[in-house]
Amino acid sequence: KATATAAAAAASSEPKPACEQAVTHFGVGWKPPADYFVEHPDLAAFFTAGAGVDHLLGLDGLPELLPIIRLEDAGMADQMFLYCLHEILRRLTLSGDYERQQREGRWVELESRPAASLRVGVFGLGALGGELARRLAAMGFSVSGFARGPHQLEGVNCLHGASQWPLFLAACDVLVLMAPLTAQTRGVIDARALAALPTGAWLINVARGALLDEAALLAALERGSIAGATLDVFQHEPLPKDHAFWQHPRIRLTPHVAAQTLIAPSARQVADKILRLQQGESVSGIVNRLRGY
Ligand code: OXD
Repeated sequence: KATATAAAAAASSEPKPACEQAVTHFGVGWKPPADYFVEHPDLAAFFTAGAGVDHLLGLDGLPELLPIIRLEDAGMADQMFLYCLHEILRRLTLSGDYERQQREGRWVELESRPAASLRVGVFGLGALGGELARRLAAMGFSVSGFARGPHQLEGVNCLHGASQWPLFLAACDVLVLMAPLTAQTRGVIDARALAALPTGAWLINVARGALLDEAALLAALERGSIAGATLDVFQHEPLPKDHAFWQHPRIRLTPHVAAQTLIAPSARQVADKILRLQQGESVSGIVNRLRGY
């Protein structure tokens, strides 16, 4: 009976055979091959399996109007927060100094500091940077943030605009880079920006290697104007074997793992957005190509 009813229903609505039905194609991926968009010219949207999109925007054949939709948080904000918090706490608790003292067999008590005494600056206040800034402020750190446009985040001194950039840098005992790589941010942490940081500042880069002038960082470390850096991203990845960063005593590095894509929440987010798009609804996370993120 069930089969008969189903057959009748099918006959009455006269659906087209599956091979004639219009199929909508969506692309999902991280670093597609260079000719991916040439080979797939008929996508309705492309979902990136990460937060950054700089590597996609220059690809051949990328249709001008194809919506590129990035992952928003999907478990990355929490990982980023924990990674940065770990490095910030090392600064606050003077772990590096105590490790050095242990190696030298020296018993010296250093003065302990409250969280509020450490000024943390977050450059980039999007889904990941905004969350980091807000959570650090809630923990009692003195937090400022810098972004392209105005932001409001509880407990965070949010700055923007060229005139506030030097003021922002001058108040960063720890500077965390969380901004996307765009034409405006490429190389923005250069010799001048590093010189604007307070003496003894620490740099954390979890965004993109090309935000930072690597030679300028080495020079600033050499001069002792900044204390050190934690780097998760590099101009060339994997970091070349002979790169000076590997053995540098003032650099801590990890292989681009500060926030990894978590399959389950990412897949849920993409599936949910596909359903919304198919129902003609709007979705968030669409990249603004002019802005570059
Ligand atoms: C990202 C990354 O952009 O992992 O998500 O770098």
